Amino acid sequence: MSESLTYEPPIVWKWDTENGGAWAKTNRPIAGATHENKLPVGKHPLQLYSLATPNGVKVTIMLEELLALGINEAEYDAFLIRIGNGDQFGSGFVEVNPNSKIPALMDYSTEKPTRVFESGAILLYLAEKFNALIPKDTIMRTECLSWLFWQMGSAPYLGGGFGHFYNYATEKYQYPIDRFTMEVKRQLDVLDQHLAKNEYMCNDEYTIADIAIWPWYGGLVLNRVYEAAEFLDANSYKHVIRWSEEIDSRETVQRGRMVNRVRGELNEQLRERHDATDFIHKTQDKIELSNN
Ligand SMILES: N[C@@H](CCC(=O)N[C@@H](CS)C(=O)NCC(=O)O)C(=O)O
Repeated sequence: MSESLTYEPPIVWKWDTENGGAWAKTNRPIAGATHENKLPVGKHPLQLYSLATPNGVKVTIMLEELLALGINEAEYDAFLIRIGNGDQFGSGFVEVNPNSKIPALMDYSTEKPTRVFESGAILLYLAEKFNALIPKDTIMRTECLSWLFWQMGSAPYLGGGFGHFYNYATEKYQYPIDRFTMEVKRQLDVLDQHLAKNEYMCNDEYTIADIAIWPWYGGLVLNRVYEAAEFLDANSYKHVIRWSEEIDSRETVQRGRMVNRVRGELNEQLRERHDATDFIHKTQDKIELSNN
C-alpha cells in the first residue's frame, strides 16, 4: 500500500516516468514514433500488423472466416507487433496507425494502398470489401453496426477500467474496482438479456458484431481474460456462456486465435502467418524443434 490513499492533483499534471505502474515502459502522454522501423511486407494484398490480444484476434478470426467462406482474396500475411517491446512506436507502424495500437491493416489491392486502423473499422472494411458477415437487409445491417459500435465504446471500461485495476494494478483499490466491476456486470447483463432472445448478436446471423464482441466478453466468461470469471460470477450469464461456447467451437475461431500469439501452448502459437499451411508447419513447437 502507498502512504496515502488520497491525492491532491497539482495545478498542471507532469509526466512522472518512474510512476507508470504496469505498462510503464509503453504508456506515454505523447503520440508519434520513437524510432525508425520499416514494416515488412509479404506476398498477399492484405498485410496485418498485430498481436493476439482480444482486439487483435477480432481481425484474424474475421480473415479466417472469410477464407473459410471461399473468399481467396482474403489471404493475408500477419506480422507480429510486440507491444511490450514498443514495436507500435516504430515509424512504419505509426504510418499505418497514428494511434500506435494493434491491430493495423494495409490493403495493397486498392488503386492507392489503403490503411485501416481500429479493429471495428477493420472489420467493417473487410465485411464491405468482401460483402460478407454483415447483414444485407438495412434494418439488420443497422442493428449489426449498433452492436459493433457498442463493443468499441464498451470494451475500454472492461479493458482499461476493470482489467487495469483488477488485474494489472500492483496495488488494489476498492473504489475503481467497484466502479468498473459494476459497469462490466451491467454490460454482461445487456448481452445476456439480448442473447436470451437471439442466437447471435444480429438475430440468427453470425456477423462482425459477434466477431467484435466475442474476444472480449466471450473471453471473459470463458475465463481467458483477467482470470475474473469467478469474481464476476460469469456462470450466471448463461446465455452469454451458451453463445461464447458455440463461437469458441468454430474452427475458424480456433485458427484466428492462434495467429500472432506469443503465449500459452507452443502448438497454439502461430507467431507469423503467411499461408494457410502455416497452421500445420509453422507453429512455434515445430519451429523450435527444427531449430534444435
Ligand atoms: N480501439 C482500439 C484499441 C486497440 C488497443 O487498445 N490495442 C492495444 C492492445 S489490445 C495496444 O496496441 N496497446 C499498445 C499501447 O497502448 O501502447 C481497437 O479496437 O483497435
